Amino acid sequence: MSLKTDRRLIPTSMHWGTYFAEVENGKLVAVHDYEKDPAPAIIGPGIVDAVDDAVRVRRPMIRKGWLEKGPTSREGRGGEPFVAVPWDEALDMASAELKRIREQHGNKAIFGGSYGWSSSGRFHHAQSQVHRFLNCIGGYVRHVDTYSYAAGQVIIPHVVGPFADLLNKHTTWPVIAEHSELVVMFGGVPVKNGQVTSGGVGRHTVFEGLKTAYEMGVEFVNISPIRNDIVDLVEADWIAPRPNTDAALMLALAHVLYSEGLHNEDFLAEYTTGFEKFLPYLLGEKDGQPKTPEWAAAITEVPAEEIRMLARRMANGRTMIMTAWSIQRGDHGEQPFWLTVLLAAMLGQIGLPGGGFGLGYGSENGIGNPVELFKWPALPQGRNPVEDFIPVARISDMLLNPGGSFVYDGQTRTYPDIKAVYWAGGNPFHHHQDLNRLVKAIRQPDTVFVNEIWWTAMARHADFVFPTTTALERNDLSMTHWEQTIVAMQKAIEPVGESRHDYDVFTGLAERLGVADAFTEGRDEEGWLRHLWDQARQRAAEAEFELPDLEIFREIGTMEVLKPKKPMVLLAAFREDPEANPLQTPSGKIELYSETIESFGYADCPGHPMWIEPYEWLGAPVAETYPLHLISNQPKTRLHSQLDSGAISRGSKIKDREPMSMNPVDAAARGIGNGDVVRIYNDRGACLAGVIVTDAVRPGVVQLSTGAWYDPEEPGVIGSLCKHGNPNVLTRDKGTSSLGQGPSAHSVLVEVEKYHGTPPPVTSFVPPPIEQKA
Ligand SMILES: Nc1nc2c(c(=O)[nH]1)N[C@H]1C(S)=C(S)[C@@H](COP(=O)(O)OP(=O)(O)OC[C@H]3O[C@@H](n4cnc5c(=O)[nH]c(N)nc54)[C@H](O)[C@@H]3O)O[C@H]1N2
Ligand SMILES: Nc1nc2c(c(=O)[nH]1)N[C@H]1C(S)=C(S)[C@@H](COP(=O)(O)OP(=O)(O)OC[C@H]3O[C@@H](n4cnc5c(=O)[nH]c(N)nc54)[C@H](O)[C@@H]3O)O[C@H]1N2
Ligand SMILES: [Mo]
Repeated sequence: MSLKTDRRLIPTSMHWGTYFAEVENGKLVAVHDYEKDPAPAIIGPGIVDAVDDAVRVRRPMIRKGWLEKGPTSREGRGGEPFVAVPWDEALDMASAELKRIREQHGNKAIFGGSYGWSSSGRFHHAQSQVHRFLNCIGGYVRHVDTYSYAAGQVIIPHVVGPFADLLNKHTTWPVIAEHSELVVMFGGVPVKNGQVTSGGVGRHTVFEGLKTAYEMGVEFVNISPIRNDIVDLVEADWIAPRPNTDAALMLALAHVLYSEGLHNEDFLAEYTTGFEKFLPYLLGEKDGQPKTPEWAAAITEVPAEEIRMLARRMANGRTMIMTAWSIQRGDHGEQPFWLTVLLAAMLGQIGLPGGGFGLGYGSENGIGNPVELFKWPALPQGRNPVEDFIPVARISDMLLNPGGSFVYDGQTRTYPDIKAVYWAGGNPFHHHQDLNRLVKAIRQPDTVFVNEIWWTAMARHADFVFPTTTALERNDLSMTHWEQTIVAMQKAIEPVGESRHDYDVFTGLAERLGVADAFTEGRDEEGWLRHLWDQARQRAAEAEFELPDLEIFREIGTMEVLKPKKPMVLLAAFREDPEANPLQTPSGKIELYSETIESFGYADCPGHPMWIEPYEWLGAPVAETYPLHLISNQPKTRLHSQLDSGAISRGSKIKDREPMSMNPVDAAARGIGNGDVVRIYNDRGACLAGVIVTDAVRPGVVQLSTGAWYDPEEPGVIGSLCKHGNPNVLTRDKGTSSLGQGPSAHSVLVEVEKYHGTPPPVTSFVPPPIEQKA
C-alpha cells in the first residue's frame, strides 16, 4: 500500500523497522511493514496496544513525599504514591529546584548522563534534547561509553584504533558470502538481535546475509552456550563452552596455530607489534603453564581434540572470526576482544575479503549491512563546560561514593557529589546491574527528574515525571549511518493524555530559567526539521547525491540512498599500504602488546591479552552454592524494556512471567517442568520466571532475557522479590576491569528452585497509586 492511495498510512520509523501506521478515527489500529524489507522484525506490532495502554503516563506527576516535604524526603523514592499536577505548576517547581541546585552546588551536582536508546528520529532524540537543555543552563556530569560495548570501546583503540570507525567499516555480508570459507562465531550471530539498529532499520539483512553465505558454501561454527544464537538453516557446528571462558579457548587456538606452524609470520611482522612479548605467556615460559588445548579443556569443558581440529580448520582457508558484543559484556571482557584481533592477526587474513575479524555481526542489523558511510546532521547539543564524567555503568558507584576515586583507562578521577539526576530516553532500572543496589543509590540525590512515556521502574523511582510522546505522536526525520533507508516520519496520532514532546518540556523549563532563546534558537518542531533537512541536503550535494525538498520527501515517505559503490572490506587500505594508511595506534600497527596499557599497571588488564578468571563463572568456588550461569541476553520480542507492555512481548510470557530457558538435565535435577514458575536467586536478589525446558541451552546455563519490567513485591524496599523476571536483580555491579569499567552483566551465577503455591500477580503494567492535587 502506498502513501498516495491511502492517506491513512503514515510513514514512521522505530529502532526495529520502517513502518506505515494505519490510523482510524485518530486511533492507531496497525503498523504495516516496509515493502522493501525482506525480513521485518517481530517486535513492531507491539506498539499498537502499548501506544495508549493503561501504563502510559498521562499527566505530569510529582512524588507525594517530595510535594509535601521537598528534597529532604528521599527515602520514599520508589514506594510512594504520585500526585498529578498541572503542567505549569510542575514546570515551575522543577525549574525552581534546578535553579536551587545550581546555585547551591553548581552544575557539577547535576547528572545528565541519561544513557538509553530513546526512540528513532534525529530531532526528537531524547538524549540530544536533555543534553542540549542542560548545556544551556551551564552543563552537567556526563557518562562516557555504552552498555553495549564499553570494554570494547576502551580496549580496541589501544589495539587497532578508534572503535566507532572500526564498526563503521566492517566487511559486508555480500563480501563474506562470496569470499569466506569458514565463519567462526563467538556468541553466534543471533538474528533476533539483528532486528534493530539504533536510529531505525530499513532492510533487515542479517538473515539474508547468512542465507546467501550458506548457499554459497560458507561453513559456520557457533561457539556459544546457546545453540539458537545462529539459525538452524546454516547448519552450524555447535561448540558450547562454559560461559565467559572464550579467552581461554582463543588462547588455546593461538597455541595450536603457533605450535603447528600454522600462523602467518609475515603478517605478524609487517602489520603488528608485540607478538614476541605475548609469546612467552602463550608458551608458559613465565607462569609455567603453556596455554594448550588440554589446559583450555579444563576451563572451557570443550575437548582438547575439538579445539585442535578447529584451529587447523581455521588455518585451512579463508576464515572470518566474528565475536558478538556480548562476549565483552562480562568480567575482563576486554580480553576476548583483544584475542579476537590476535587470532585473526595470526591467521594473517585481516584486510582480505572474507577474512579477518568482525565485532558484533548480528548484534545490530547495521554491522555488515552494505551502506556507504555518510554523516547525517543531528541536533546540536552545545558545549558542556563541566569536566566531570563517569564510565557509563559506574552510576551506583558514583551516587553511593561522592568524592570517592575511580580508575579508568589510565586515569584516576573523583566521583562528583550529585544532587540532581535528569533522565530522558533511558531506563536504568532496565539497563543497570544489581538493581537492589540501584534502589539504594537512587535515594542519594536530592531530586530525580524523568521524562518518560510509560510508568517504567525508572519513572516510579523519580520525584518529577514528565509524560512524553512516542515517535507516532510527532514529525521527525529518520536517517542513520548504518542503513540505506531514510524516512520522513509523520505524526500519526495526537499526543496521548497530556503528554508533550521532550522538546516542549525542555522549552518550558528553559523559559523559566531564562535560556529559552539559546535552547530553541527561535525554532519550533517544523523549524528544526527544515533546518536539519537543509543541512542533510547540503551534505548530500557535497557527497554527490541528491535529496529532494522536504515537501517531496514527505510525499514519498521513504527513500533508499547510499548504496555502496564498491565492496567493503575491513582494514583493506591498511593491508594494502600500511605506511600510507597507518592505524591510529601508537605504533601505527595492530598492537598485540600495548606499552600504554602496560604502563597503567592494572593487574586486571595487563600489557598483553590473557585469561583472567571472572569473579563468577562455573569454575569458581561459588559455583558450589550457585551452580547455574545466567545469560541475560537481548530479548526477541522487544527492544530492552521498550514495548514490554505490548501484546508481542506479553504474548511470550509464561504465567505472566518472563520466560527462562534451562537444559532438561538441570530441570530434572530440580524437579522443574516446562511451564513451571521458578524462583531464580543468589546473594544479590531474586526474581520469578516461567520455565522453558530445552536442549538448546547447554547444561549448567540458564537464559533469561533482559527487559521484563522490574516489579518488586514491596515497591521501594531493597531486596524485594521481582515478581516478573528482571535479571538485573541478580547481576553484579562491577566494572569489567580498571581499563574499561564496562558493565559485566554476562558474569553471574544463580540457583533456581520451583515456586510452590500461587505466585503473586505481576503489577508492572498497572500504574502506581496516583492522587489528584487537592
Ligand atoms: N543484564 C543485562 N543488562 C543489560 C544488558 C545485558 O546484556 N544484560 N544489555 C545492556 C545494553 S547493551 C543496553 S544498550 C542497555 C539498554 O538500556 P536502555 O536503553 O536504557 O533501555 P530501553 O528499554 O531502550 O530504555 C529506553 C527508555 O526510553 C523511553 N523512551 C523511548 N523514547 C523516548 C522519548 O522519545 N522520550 C523519552 N523521554 N523517553 C523515551 C522508553 O520508554 C524506555 O523506558 O541495557 C543494558 N542492560
Ligand atoms: N530484539 C532485540 N535486538 C537487540 C536488542 C534488544 O533489546 N532486542 N538490543 C540491541 C543492543 S542495545 C545491543 S548492544 C545488541 C547486543 O548484541 P549482543 O551483545 O550480541 O547480544 P546478547 O543477546 O547479549 O548476546 C548474544 C549471544 O551471546 C551469547 N553469549 C553470552 N555470553 C557468552 C559467553 O561468555 N561466551 C559465548 N561464547 N557466548 C556468550 C549468548 O548466548 C547470547 O545469546 O543487541 C541489539 N539487538
Ligand atoms: Mo546495547
